[in-house]
Amino acid sequence: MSNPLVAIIMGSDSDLSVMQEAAAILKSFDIVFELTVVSAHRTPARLFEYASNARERGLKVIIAGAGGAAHLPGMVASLTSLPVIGVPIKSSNSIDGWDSVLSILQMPGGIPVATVALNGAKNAGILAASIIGAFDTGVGNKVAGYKKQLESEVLKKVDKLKADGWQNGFDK
Ligand code: RP5
Repeated sequence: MSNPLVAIIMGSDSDLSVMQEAAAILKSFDIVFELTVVSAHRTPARLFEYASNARERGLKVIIAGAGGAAHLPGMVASLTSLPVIGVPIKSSNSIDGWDSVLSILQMPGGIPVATVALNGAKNAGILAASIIGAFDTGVGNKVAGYKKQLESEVLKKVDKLKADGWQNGFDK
């Protein structure tokens, strides 16, 4: 097994049901990743160590998910030159998810976090694959193929709608 290129980290094991979607899509692209819990508030020393060493360990992209007062993605971004993708999570301690969205989105100048939608771990995985695919033709082709597949699924529905009419809904 080769070294992981992408890290998927999350503030709590309670984030796993959302963050699993990033893992699944990376797996479908055959991108080697690691997945673990790093809590900005409960394990600050681990956060510092993990983010500071990520680049020299060979990682290329970090996906960081957190809910509530979501400081993990921003703090990781402050400690590494790797691209960081933030996933806001609607967690048990979220008011309505906006707390997490805004904590991850509203970073100060100089320390960007690429923020995806609330619970948007799948898109975070696709974005990580796109970043790697910009330099790795094999991965780039897989991402292109994935998008082509999305296109053909929609076009099939267009044909079906045309053939069957709108009255019957969209039963597959
Ligand atoms: C955040 O607090 C975590 O990322 C999680 O979304 C939320 C709740 O954590 P637990 O109390 O469930 O461990 O830091």
